[in-house]
Amino acid sequence: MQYSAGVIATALLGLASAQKVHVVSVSSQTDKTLLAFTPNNIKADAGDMIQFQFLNGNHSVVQSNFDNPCTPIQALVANATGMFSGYMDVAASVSAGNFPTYTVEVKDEKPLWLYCSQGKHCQAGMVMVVNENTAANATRSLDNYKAAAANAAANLDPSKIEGGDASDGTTGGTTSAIPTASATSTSIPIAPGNIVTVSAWTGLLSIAAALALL
Ligand SMILES: *[C@@H]1O[C@H](CO)[C@@H](O)[C@H](O)[C@H]1NC(C)=O
Ligand SMILES: *[C@@H]1O[C@H](CO)[C@@H](O)[C@H](O)[C@H]1NC(C)=O
Ligand SMILES: *[C@@H]1O[C@H](CO)[C@@H](O)[C@H](O)[C@H]1NC(C)=O
Ligand SMILES: [Cu+2]
Repeated sequence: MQYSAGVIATALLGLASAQKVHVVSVSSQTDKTLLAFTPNNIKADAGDMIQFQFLNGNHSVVQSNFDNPCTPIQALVANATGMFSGYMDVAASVSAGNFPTYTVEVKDEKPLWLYCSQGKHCQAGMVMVVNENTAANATRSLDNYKAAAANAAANLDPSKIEGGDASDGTTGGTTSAIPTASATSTSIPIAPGNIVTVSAWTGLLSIAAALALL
């Protein structure tokens, strides 16, 4: 679309301090059977944002710890408030021209262990890590987390939607949607693994919208 560059320029105007946004795809636009976060192993600095883009199906993002995959950290750590996106049913949003997204700010560089609480998706390997640190402890790898998840007896979710503001890594979870030009347009989400730089939450929404129009 010819006005995309203008939209991006507008989105970039007036940006003060840069903030990185790591984009993670949940499932896939072309394969609704894909039970995966892509990429599933990312490095993020404190202050970076992670935006989960729900592209198909009905999935969630939930925070656990390494030792207890498929269990919300709320159930493990007293008074903890962990990440939980809620269930994002993509079909309903797509018919309205949107992809649901869930964006969190990384608070520090400690590992964040995440899974999908739908059905047995966690056991099926729908898990990921932010800031894996096998140098600190070689056991705590994504491969080992995934292997433990496969053997988890249950896949649990927190009972209510919350953004994390506990001591375990994230803050400011929120739910939003990427507007697209129209319900019939071919919208292209920001490619997974891409890192875009924006200044603030409003800038994030603007640039996400701009890139969706490219
Ligand atoms: C999405 O999944 C959740 C959890 O299984 C379920 O409660 C909800 O009804 C599902 N949403 C739709 C629209 O099917
Ligand atoms: C958890 O919250 C309760 C009630 O606010 C408080 O009494 C308790 O000390 C807290 N526990 C921890 C470990 O912070
Ligand atoms: C490394 O991680 C494993 C799994 O969480 C844990 O059992 C072990 O105690 C840790 N080792 C050290 C030295 O902390
Ligand atoms: Cu899932």
